[in-house]
Amino acid sequence: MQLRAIPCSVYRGGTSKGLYFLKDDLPADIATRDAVLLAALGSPDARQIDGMGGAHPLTSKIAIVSKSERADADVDYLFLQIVPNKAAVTDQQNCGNLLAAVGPFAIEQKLVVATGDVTSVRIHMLNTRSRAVAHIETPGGKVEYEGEARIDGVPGTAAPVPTDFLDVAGSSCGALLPSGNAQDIIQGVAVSLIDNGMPVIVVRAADLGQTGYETPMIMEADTVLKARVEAIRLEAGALMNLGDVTDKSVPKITLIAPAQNGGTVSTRTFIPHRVHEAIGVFGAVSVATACVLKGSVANDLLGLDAQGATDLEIEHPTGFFTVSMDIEGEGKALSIKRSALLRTARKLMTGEVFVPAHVWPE
Ligand code: NQM
Repeated sequence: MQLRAIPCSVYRGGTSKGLYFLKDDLPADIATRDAVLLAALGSPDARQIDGMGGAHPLTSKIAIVSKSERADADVDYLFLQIVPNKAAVTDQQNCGNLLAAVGPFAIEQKLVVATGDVTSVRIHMLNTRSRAVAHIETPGGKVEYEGEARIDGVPGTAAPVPTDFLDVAGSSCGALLPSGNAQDIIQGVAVSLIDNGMPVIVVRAADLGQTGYETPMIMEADTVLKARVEAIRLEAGALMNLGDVTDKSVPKITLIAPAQNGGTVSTRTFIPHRVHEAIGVFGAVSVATACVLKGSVANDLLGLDAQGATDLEIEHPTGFFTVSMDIEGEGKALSIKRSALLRTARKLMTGEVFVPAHVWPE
């Protein structure tokens, strides 16, 4: 078999891992591009044994980066989720974890020039047409990966990548509250449908017969729960302006319960068929937003009364996720002026990935 080499890097971004490409190194034709990416990761195959994928949605991810033509951004970032066991590539969701390595990748690939000890990279996120600013440590003009920042779900410590989000509310569904309500009833269950960077259905775990503290493995093995979650998700998709979501990776569904370890709330998140070992970045921002939204199922459970600058500690199966927000207004008039959080990233490999030449003939 003849193989074709494509320049590529592998990074851990937050609690996910993926292949990073410069846009110009991939086919311009979308169908050919997707065929190349499936071949690079080894999908469709649950084990992704013939490719670089890690046999889990969190390690079957792609970031495509290019110089931005916008005045308010340095680079454009397109995220693609590759489904391990299906020939499916979707741009329907964003990924705030892979986002953490976009700044380092852009600097290493010379799309952005490092300036001083910290370089702020303005990123236009194409999936949601919204912007983030990531602050990358660059002493002596080089990306620093080592540091003392620790995030739950990743062993050890690394250089911090604090990131601000500018305009993510309603970026996938058209509105922060896509149904227009703080609470809806779907399949007899009270839910809050919210999009502050990720479309998420928030539901009280107890309303689905769960404690909310089960391990991801136990929840994934519970076929009755999974069927119920999926039935709610399919109905919510239409209410969230996402159409038929049967084959889409959004909306996610987060089961909440009172915090167990001193945080704000405890979470278990279906993404949407596997249960996250932690929680996604925009997923956490959206759940945090539900927590402070008067009238939501989360606010009813927690009774929070938050205004102004607030840190919310979202508990997940492997620890905490801290979301900082600047909150104004209440209920349907709720406005999140700013949200920010901390991630870390690490360069793992730079080189070439090989795909069968017939997938992308020269
Ligand atoms: O919500 C998982 C992840 C994600 C996405 C998912 C993410 C986000 O942990 O911004 O980061 O929900 O599919 O990488």
